[in-house]
Amino acid sequence: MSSYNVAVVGATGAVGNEMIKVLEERNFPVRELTLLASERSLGVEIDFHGKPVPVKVLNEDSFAGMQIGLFSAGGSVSERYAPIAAAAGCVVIDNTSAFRMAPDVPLVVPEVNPEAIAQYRKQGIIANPNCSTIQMVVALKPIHDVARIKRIVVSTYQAVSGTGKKAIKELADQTRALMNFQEVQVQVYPHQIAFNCLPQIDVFLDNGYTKEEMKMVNETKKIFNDQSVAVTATTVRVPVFYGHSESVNIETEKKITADEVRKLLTGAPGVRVVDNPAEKAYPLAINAAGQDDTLVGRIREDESIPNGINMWIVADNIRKGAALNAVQIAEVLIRDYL
Ligand code: NAP
Ligand code: 3JN
Repeated sequence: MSSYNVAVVGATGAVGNEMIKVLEERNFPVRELTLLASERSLGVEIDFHGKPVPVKVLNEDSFAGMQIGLFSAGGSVSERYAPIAAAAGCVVIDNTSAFRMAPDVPLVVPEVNPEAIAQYRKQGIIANPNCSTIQMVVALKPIHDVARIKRIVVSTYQAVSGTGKKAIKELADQTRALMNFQEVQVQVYPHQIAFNCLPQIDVFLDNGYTKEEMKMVNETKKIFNDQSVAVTATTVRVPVFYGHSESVNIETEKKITADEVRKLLTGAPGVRVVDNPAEKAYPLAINAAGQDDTLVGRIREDESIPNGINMWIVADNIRKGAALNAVQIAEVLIRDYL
């Protein structure tokens, strides 16, 4: 079997760290692993298959001899370095929003639209969707295929790990401070996150929605390759460390019952149905954390309309929402294209 030189850009971050873990766990055929971050990480080493790998400072020459680049160091880093990497023959799998809506860049969730990967040759870049979009489309695609989804109304309950290492620390620090009757420091979020819910993720846009909400709207249409699906989203940050939860309401063209949805999703790729109200069994963020599957439960008919379904969708935002999805894309890439 061939093996590949892989670069992880943003290796010291929450997503980058998980990428290294997922590459190792899935035994991805890595010939040489290059870990890249900013000057702040000079001197840091991260273990890969039991051996310490030094983190190097990202620069324009970082991609010589690389075949695959997994990027998660923010949009501006991707905007600058992804084209440089692609020009050096390194296929970029980008976790930022920098190229997601670019017409020549495929936006891929392997369980949903693996065929789109073929388009990577145009720019040498494949975009990984936003975490909230990924888990939603994994659960909805099987339903869309049989009943055609006309409209999606989603509200999210997003973990702080989606904002990176500093936000994980902020929730822990604020919780500790409040439990000890001390003042909280607010640095990462616009308001206290401990014991609170913030109906703002990313910046506000002119239409009154946040950027995170519009990512869900636009990315879902692109991944489904169906501009006719109506999507509206409210995205909320909650004091949870790992695992995004979503309340999702869909309206379908064809009637589908809750039982039919349960059957359809049982065995669907990347989905695990956890739906037994009698046993109080439903998806929980603390159970999704560290798991690969997207958990779906509370499946029931929306009795306010003829063809509606409600459900609760939960996944590990750093794993399926970012690192795992990117490595799964890389697996399809090496299997079918490289
Ligand atoms: P994080 O924990 O704050 O880590 C940021 C990483 O980027 C660190 O490795 C950091 O290196 C590196 N970095 C920052 N500026 C850099 C620069 N100028 N040059 C080189 N490296 C630089 O953040 P995270 O949660 O891992 O997220 C990183 C990015 O991934 C986000 O900005 C976002 O675009 C994307 N993301 C996507 C999803 C998704 O939905 N698919 C989810 C989360 C994040 P140092 O440690 O040296 O500072
Ligand atoms: O907040 C979350 O739960 C997910 C955050 C994702 C994120 C954070 C900072 C910048 C993104 C993203 O992937 O959409 C970006 C970005 O690249 O725009």
